Amino acid sequence: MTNASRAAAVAVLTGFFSTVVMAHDFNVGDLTIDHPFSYATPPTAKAGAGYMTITNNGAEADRLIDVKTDFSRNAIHESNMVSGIMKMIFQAKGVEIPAGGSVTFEPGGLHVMFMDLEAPLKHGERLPATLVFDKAGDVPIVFDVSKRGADAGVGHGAHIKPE
Ligand SMILES: [Cu+2]
Repeated sequence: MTNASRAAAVAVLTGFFSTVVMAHDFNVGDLTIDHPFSYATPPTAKAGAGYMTITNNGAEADRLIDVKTDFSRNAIHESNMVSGIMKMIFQAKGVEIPAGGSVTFEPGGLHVMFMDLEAPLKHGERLPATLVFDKAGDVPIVFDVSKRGADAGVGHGAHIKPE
């Protein structure tokens, strides 16, 4: 391989990786926040939800206590099936991220509830947010808005009265 073609190959690879790795994970201190995402909402919806995985590689537990956004009022909820009905339980004390452990926010479980949306969430939008941790403090992240998938049924269609 000539130097020129080697340089070209490296350039192509670098381009490839910078696209793929553009990444959707966020690090601060011992915390990693992987793939924050949300689903597009119907035009009249006033609520949406945010999901992600938070990993704590440190020796001490931390706690997610708040999530701030410009486009909504927020709360941390956990969905739970109670007598066949999906209910949302407000997590008043936030969510502990154990030392050396991880917590996944996912449809049907823990989620960040986006309430009083100013506008529907659209596929392809990137929503800036700040996670507030007890110890790590403010961590800026971005939720990517995906298309609603086959699991739409466990989203927020039946969401009643968030606290
Ligand atoms: Cu909720």
